[in-house]
Amino acid sequence: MASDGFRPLDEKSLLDYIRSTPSLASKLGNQLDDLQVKEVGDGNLNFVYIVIGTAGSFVIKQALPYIRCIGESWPMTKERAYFESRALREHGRLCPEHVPEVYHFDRTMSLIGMRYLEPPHIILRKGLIAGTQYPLLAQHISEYMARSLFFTSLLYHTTLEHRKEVAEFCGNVELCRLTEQVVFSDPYKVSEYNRWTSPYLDEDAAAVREDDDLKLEVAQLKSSFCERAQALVHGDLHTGSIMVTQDSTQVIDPEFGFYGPMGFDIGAFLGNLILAFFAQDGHANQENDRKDYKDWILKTIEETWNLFRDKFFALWDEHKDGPGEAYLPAIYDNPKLQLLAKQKFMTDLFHDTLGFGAAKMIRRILGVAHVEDFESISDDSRRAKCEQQALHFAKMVMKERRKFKGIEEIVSTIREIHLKSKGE
Ligand code: ADP
Ligand code: SR1
Ligand code: MG
Repeated sequence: MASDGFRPLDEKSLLDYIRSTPSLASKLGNQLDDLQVKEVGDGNLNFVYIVIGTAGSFVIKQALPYIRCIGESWPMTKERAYFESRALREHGRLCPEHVPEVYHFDRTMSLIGMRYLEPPHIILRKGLIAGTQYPLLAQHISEYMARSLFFTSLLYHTTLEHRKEVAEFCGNVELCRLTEQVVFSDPYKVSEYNRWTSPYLDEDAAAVREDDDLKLEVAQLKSSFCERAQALVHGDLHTGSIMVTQDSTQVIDPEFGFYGPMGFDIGAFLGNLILAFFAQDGHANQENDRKDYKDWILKTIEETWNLFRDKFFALWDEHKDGPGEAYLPAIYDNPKLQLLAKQKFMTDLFHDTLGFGAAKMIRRILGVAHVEDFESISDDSRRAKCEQQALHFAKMVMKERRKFKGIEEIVSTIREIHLKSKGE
């Protein structure tokens, strides 16, 4: 045991931990004799155990003081578990239907006990690779994003409450610095951690390092990420942080949670759907050309943004006389001005979303942490063709994002780039 009382657990020692922790034991109906424990962590950072008994189940997630996918050579604070538990509880309070309940948190052990999202729940990214449609995904994720972002912003908070919350989450500085490095810096310079599908993308990676316009844009996005405490964002809302079935959508893993720009979450989700779209040709085969599936992804992108906008505006209308201090009714005192304020807010958020979404796409092709959507395409040259289309789209959108007026234009641009690359 370390001097701070921390012990890394394994499948065996976790059993003793459960036996001595009443809040966990009671979740198993105190039937502790025949427990099945399995480590299933396939994420980049932590260890995750599924615990199943005869009278209950849960998941245990423990943070060790380094980044799991790199190893002990990249130390990382285990306090990330504290911020994950805080964000899970806060977002769970605001949107209980789409966030697993936290049963237990142990700060000394950097350990969270939460609801086990039982099969058929799977990680959305895996469903997208398999070509499975989720008809309620856009409805559910837009609800989660609208509620978690609206209620933690100044549209609902007083400035007093907001500053208190911002101060608390400023403590998650190490995780924010990791994002600053691997999303906003490394892909634009030579870094020991960067990798890409070589030699096919060698010139593309060099072109990004020499693209002054792109560098000016990513600097603005990085400033906004570091400076803009707009709402309590999830901070890592890619398709690997969402578990789904045909009728359930659950957001897990908010250990990067902090007060940041709303567009960082929306962009992460939409950018990862766009990566999934461009990866589809790498998964197509004679039985399934994935054409219908690509259309479904594009429809989901469009619906997610439009539903998010409508739900966010509905919350704004509902709480216009609430505690929020961003637009005081005494100043924004006529319908014309209120409409203009809303339109300006949403246009800015749309452009932020596009910029952050593009940055998230670029880092997954040229940076340290890649996505299974592309990595599972075993043929290098086939994978490279998919990645090149995604990279071309992301670079263009990051530079031109202010010209786009609506999500429909984004979807048509994705289609154009895709058709062009196929010579159609
Ligand atoms: P990391 O922080 O390392 O990225 P994640 O929170 O993404 O870890 O979890 C890693 C994996 O563990 C997920 O991909 C999922 O398969 C599984 N997992 C995590 N939380 C749950 C849960 N509440 N229920 C079921 N499986 C879970
Ligand atoms: C070393 S970077 C690891 C990445 O995995 C997490 O899911 C975050 O996206 C982080 O950037
Ligand atoms: Mg994860």
